[in-house]
Amino acid sequence: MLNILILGLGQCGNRILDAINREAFGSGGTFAKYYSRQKFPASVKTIAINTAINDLKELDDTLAKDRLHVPHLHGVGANRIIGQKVFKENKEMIMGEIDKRGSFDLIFVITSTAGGSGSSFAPLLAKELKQTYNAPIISIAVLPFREEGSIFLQNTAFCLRELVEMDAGGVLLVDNQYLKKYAGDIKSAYDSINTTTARRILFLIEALNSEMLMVTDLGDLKTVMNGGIGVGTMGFYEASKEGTIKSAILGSFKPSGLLFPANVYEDGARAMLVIKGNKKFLDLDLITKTVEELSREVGQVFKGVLIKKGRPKVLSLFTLNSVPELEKLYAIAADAIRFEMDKKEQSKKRLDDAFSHIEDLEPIY
Ligand SMILES: Nc1nc2c(ncn2[C@@H]2O[C@H](COP(=O)(O)OP(=O)(O)OP(=O)(O)O)[C@@H](O)[C@H]2O)c(=O)[nH]1
Ligand SMILES: [Mg+2]
Repeated sequence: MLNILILGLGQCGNRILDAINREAFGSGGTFAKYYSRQKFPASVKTIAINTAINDLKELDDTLAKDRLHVPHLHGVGANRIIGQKVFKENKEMIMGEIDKRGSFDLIFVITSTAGGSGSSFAPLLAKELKQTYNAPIISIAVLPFREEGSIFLQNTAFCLRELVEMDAGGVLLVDNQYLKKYAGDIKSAYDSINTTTARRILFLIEALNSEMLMVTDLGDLKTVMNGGIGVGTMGFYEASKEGTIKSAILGSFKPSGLLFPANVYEDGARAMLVIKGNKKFLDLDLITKTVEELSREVGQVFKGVLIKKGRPKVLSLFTLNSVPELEKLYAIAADAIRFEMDKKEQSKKRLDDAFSHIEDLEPIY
């Protein structure tokens, strides 16, 4: 049995973690948490960490013992410098709480890159976890809507760089901007992004912890996450009644199935495919052939086949050699930083000009 730790940091990370806990309570309805136990597909421990107590109180399906408040006002107001300071001051307490949960084979750290608390805690926490546990630490990093403002863009640029440079186990991207087209208002966009992300993480965990017909495992996952620049994403597809297993596999790379826009054929470095479903739908020869075809484009593709009820579902996870969408984001972030700097300088100059009117004067009473 694999021992897995999932940490959700800041409001966004907390909410995705809450969606993971909700899925683990199953379909028992709103009150399931009061009478049933969570069913995870492995030994899973979850902790929601936040500076804002209100964000933690808002969670529905995360047990009280799995909510960790790191006191600092009502959050750090998107300020990563303050966030880093608060983390350092509370490092021992946070690591102590994690230590109480045992030891781990795999750790997920989920955060928005854009806010203050999660985005500043995540790289520092990944560093601590890397030193303490002999386990890959996969960051699930949620990118902001691009129109959310210049501070969120700046935070994203610096947070992502730190996560990648930490080299703790790779970064999987989830892009709010890219995914919002699949939902109406912002609340339903958040809900659907959170649930989708939660289900994919649980799907991956289930595969890693199961007996498989064709086997892929934690070692393969580490190899995939080490590929390319160590940044990637996840795709998913559920086969239709008529579709072949080949179309389901290819469907998992289609833009509509991805959590972040990427052209896997051009930019894919390594991939892992997990195929789950009723045996009668799983043509192993066709699966092998399809994966071989894909391997010609993407360097290395690992595959796992899991026999379960229902029509085939395919999870694809891959790392990338280049990420054009991120390059664009960094260009926008740099513009935003320069614009802020210029504006600040100008305002300061105008204020200095105003002060200069009274330069040689003293107040008279
Ligand atoms: N997908 C998704 N994104 C969210 C959710 N809540 C907030 N975000 C995004 O997260 C970013 C803001 O980060 P938060 O997680 O709220 O910030 P925080 O880590 O709590 O930091 P502070 O509040 O500044 O202390 C924005 O880009 C939001 O769009 C959510 O439930 N789901
Ligand atoms: Mg917050």
